[in-house]
Amino acid sequence: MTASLSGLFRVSTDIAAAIAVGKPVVALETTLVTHGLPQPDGVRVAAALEDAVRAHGAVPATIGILDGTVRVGITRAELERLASAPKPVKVNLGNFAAEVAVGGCGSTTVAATMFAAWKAGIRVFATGGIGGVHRGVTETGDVSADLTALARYSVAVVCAGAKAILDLPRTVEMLETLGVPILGVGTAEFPAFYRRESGLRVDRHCESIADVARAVRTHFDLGFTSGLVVANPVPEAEALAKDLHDSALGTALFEVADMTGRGVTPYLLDRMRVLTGGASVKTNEALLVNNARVAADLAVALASQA
Ligand code: PSU
Ligand code: MN
Repeated sequence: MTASLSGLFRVSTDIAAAIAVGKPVVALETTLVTHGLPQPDGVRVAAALEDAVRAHGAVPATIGILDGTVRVGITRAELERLASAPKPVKVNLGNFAAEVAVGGCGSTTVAATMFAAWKAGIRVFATGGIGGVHRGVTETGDVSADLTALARYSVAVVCAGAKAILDLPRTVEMLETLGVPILGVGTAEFPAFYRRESGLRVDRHCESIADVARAVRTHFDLGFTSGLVVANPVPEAEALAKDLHDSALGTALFEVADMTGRGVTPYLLDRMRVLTGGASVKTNEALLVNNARVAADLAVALASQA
């Protein structure tokens, strides 16, 4: 059922066939499934994202690592296996090869998914919110490898901005330093994940998906090797209410003050869930599905320009 890229990669046949003839394909990640959402919501949302991509005319490619093989396209049963592991491994760029080498299983972050998508020839990827510069960076030095991957791999990442748990001004500044364009989908403002507004600017306010597609196409045609951030704000009706958002975030950030490492982001997202009485999970799901739709529309627009 799968075609091989090399011994280490397996691309599902439907995805490989679509890539080969230039049909629209959208990559999806698995860390949000295993670490960003509680179960069984994670697995259910992953299926909803694949459905949203298909409904908008593109082929979904959910990416993860199974038994030491990088899988571009995993089945529902395999996804359930990943999510039900007692302690699923969160794979970014640093632990990627070692996890594959030992024949392990792991869910891929934005950084690791960008790498795998780029290797497979997929140019559009949908997630919830990218990682970035953490608050307290001057003490912890914690900067997500998602930014490193955005600087390295030529993939357009559709997201609702960067997670609000981060230092958003420093994250936007770092994207500028790295030369990663930020394209706003119908907005001039960099979105803040659970909410639409951050007070920060994007590089380009795009009025339509066709506008976004032209900018993405031109970025690649000019020979830039970096990725792009396609910043798509959560629909207003689904955003977290400001008071609830600000008070929950304040408490969660206070609790995490001494933490560092890969566990920080999942911990903060889970505390937001508890402190908002589950509302943050509803918002997270809504923005994810919204991003999957826009990513599919973008992949379709790019394929029709080719
Ligand atoms: N988007 C979501 N939920 C998530 C993530 C993104 O809606 O959980 C994940 C992505 O996989 C991203 C990771 O790469 O959070 C960031 O983790 P860190 O800050 O440790 O790099
Ligand atoms: Mn980190």
